[in-house]
Parts: sequence; structure tokens; C-alpha cells
Amino acid sequence: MTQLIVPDMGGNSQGEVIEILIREGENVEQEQSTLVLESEKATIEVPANAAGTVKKLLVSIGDKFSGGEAYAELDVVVVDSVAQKPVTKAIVESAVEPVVAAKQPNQVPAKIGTAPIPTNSNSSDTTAYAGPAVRKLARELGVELQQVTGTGLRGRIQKEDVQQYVKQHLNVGSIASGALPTPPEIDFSQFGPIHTEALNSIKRATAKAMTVANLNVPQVTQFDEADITELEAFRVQQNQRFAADGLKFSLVPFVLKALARCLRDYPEFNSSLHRNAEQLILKDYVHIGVAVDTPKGLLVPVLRNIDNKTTTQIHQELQNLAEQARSGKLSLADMQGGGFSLSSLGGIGGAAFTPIVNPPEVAILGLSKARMQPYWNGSQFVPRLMLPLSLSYDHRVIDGAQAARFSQRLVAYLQDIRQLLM
Ligand code: CAO
Repeated sequence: MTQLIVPDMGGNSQGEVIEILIREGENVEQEQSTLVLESEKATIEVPANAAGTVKKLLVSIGDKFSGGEAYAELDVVVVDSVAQKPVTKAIVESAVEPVVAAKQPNQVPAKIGTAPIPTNSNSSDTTAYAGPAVRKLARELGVELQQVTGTGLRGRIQKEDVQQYVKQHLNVGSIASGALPTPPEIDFSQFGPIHTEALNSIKRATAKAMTVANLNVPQVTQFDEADITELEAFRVQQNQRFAADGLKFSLVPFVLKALARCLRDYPEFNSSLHRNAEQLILKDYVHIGVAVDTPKGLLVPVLRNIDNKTTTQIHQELQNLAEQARSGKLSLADMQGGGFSLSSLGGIGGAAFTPIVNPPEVAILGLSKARMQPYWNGSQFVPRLMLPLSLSYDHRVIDGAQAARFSQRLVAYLQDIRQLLM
């Protein structure tokens, strides 16, 4: 049998027992923290000077020790000399302002016997005011206790303080590294019955792409309206003309035809920002992706070299690609290489919407449902068919004035498509 002995507190210092970390019958390893003593200028964890089983505790909370006193009897496994064993964990706090932990462990004058308190620069936690369980938790989580604000009595660090610190640190760290803090997971079943459905691959890919787009592209949407009364009359006329061939044009091919011309007029709308953010990559081709609503989700096949095609060819190609999209026959290549996108909700309804730019493209046009509206022509209100346009653009590449000009040019072409001949 041997005794666990309080090490020398140094000089005339006395320490009061504020925590007892071992119990009778418990196995203790050498160096394991057994007591926490609090003196005027330090809180000290007392390491076991021997290993064994605690036979009898000789200590109570509030006892005062100055060093050399026995505080437990041990059935010995290994014995070591007290005098040879330095205290490995001294927790120093200012005597004047105990809530604030001392910042300079190297300046601590306390000694155990003749051995100085270790001043290992890696163990900066020695200046924090915390109990062993909290220290253990901090070590497991890799937290430097000096960084943690204690909310316990006289600033003592609690487990909750460490946990809170980790939470904050994770959030800050993830923001700094470019990732977003995720919303909390909620158990919705607490509010009522629920069921789950797996997202198919198209919806998962869309979710990912939209997140990437919204996080990376500072977007603005420019709204406009085009008077398509004449265009609509022309469309109806052409539908009658081509009815025998089984062709039925919607508005979309006409808009695509005008868009292709606008992209030639304003090439920066058919560009991509280089990853180095120092160069603009301008495309000499005009490929436009058209959003197609399919039973499985949104797909965006690309119409290529659209500026060289007639409206009839554009119509046929769109019909063909939309059909393939809806029957799941599009290949990956069919959806790659677009320089600009069009999203038409005109066949469904709605006044306006803000389409999301599809990077690496820098702009997208949204079409909403054309409606007959009273239009002031300078002397009276006349009924005109107005088409709502929503042009979203990457504000890193495109200025608001450019967007307004682009949009107005499109309006001009749609209001008088003869201009496309020029
Ligand atoms: N205003 C008024 N009517 C319109 C219109 C508009 N802007 N656009 C289309 N229409 C009419 C068409 O002329 C057609 O009417 P008729 O049969 O009387 O001629 C009817 O609406 C059906 O149009 P549609 O939408 O089926 O066909 P479309 O050629 O206009 O569009 C396509 C093709 C592929 C764009 C469309 O079918 C589609 O999938 N749209 C959804 C796109 C989508 O989901 N976008 C959201 C993506 S998230 O940003």
C-alpha cells in the first residue's frame, strides 16, 4: 500500500480542494488528475504519484493543503517518488482578476518540489480555468481551452462552453473555407405525419447546379415588356400557311431567332468569365439552351448555331429536342455547350419570374405569358399584346446599362421582326 501525496505548492502557498476526481475502489493511473486545488494565484490539478486502486480517501472538499499531505491510500501497482514528479497540469489564473486566465504560462513561478511547472508551449491550455473532464473533452475535440470563454463560477470553463465553442468554430471555419453553414436538421414528424420520396437523378443534379449558380453568381434581373401584337398576327398567319405541313409555331422560336441576333449584337452576353476572373471568354458560336419541363424534372437541351437557322428550322429543332427530353432520350452532349439560356413559362402563366443564370453562362432570359393590355399610344389607350421579359445576368460580367440595352434591343426586334432582315 502507498499514499497519494499532495505535491509542494511552492513557498507558503496553500491550496483548497475544490474538486475530488477519484473515488474509493477506483483504479488510478500514475499522472492521472486526482484533485483540483485552488490557491491565490493558481488552480492546480494534482497528478497521482502512483498507480493503483484507491483504498481510502483522506480528503474532503474545502480541505487546505500546502504540500506533503497524504490525501488517499492506494493499493499499489507502481510507485513513483513524489519529489521526482512534476505537476503536469497547472492551471493558472490571475489572483487579482480570477475570471481572466493568465496569458503567459512561462511566467508562472509555481513549483512542485524542485521541479518547475512544465512550460511546454504546445500546452497553452495550462492557463485556462477548467476541470479535468472539460480538459479531456477539449483534448478530444482539439480545442485550445485558452480560446474558450468560461461561463462558470469565476469564469470556470464548462463542458457546454467547449461545445458551444466548437459549434461556432465549425460555422466560422466552413464559411471561411467557402462552404455554407447548413440549416439545422428538423424532425418534421413532431408537427404531423410525414413521408419521404427519393429525388431522381435529374432533380438532384438540378438542385446541385442551382445551388452552385446561386452561390457563385451575383445576379440581377432586368424586367421588360415587348409589344408583340404584330408578331402574334404574323405567327397566326404563318401557322395557317404551314398548317398543311403539320407545322404549328409557338412564340418561342421567334424569340429564339431574335435572341440569336441580340447575342451577335452584344457578344458579352454570349461569354463566360474565366476562372481567374481576369479574362472574358467570348464565344464565336451562338448556342442557346432551352429549358424543357419534363415529367422527371428540368432539362436544358442546346440548340446550336442558331443564328444561322431559319425560324422554321429553330421550331423543328426545338420540337425534336423537347420531345427527346420528355422521352428521356437526350444525351449528355445534347445538353452541353450552351452560351445563353431561355426559360419560357409563357405556356403556363405568370406575370414575371427571376430565372437563375446557368454558369458558366452569364445570362438567361425568362418569358412569361403575353397578355392583352391597355397601351397609351400618345393620344389614346389601345389594346396591345404585351410579352413580359425577365433577363437575369451575372453582374460581374454585365453592367445594368448593358442589360437594359440588350433587353431593349430584343424588345425592338420582337416589336418589328422585319429588323432581323437587316
Ligand atoms: N405567352 C402566351 N402564350 C404563350 C407563350 C407566351 N409567352 N409561350 C407559349 N405560349 C403558348 C403557345 O403559343 C402555345 O399556345 P397554342 O397552342 O395556342 O399555340 C401554348 O402556350 C403552349 O406552349 P408550350 O409551352 O407548350 O410550347 P412552347 O413552344 O411555347 O415552349 C418549351 C416549349 C419547351 C419551352 C415548353 O414546352 C416548356 O417546357 N416550358 C417550361 C420551361 C420551364 O420549365 N422553365 C422553367 C425553368 S426554371 O427557370
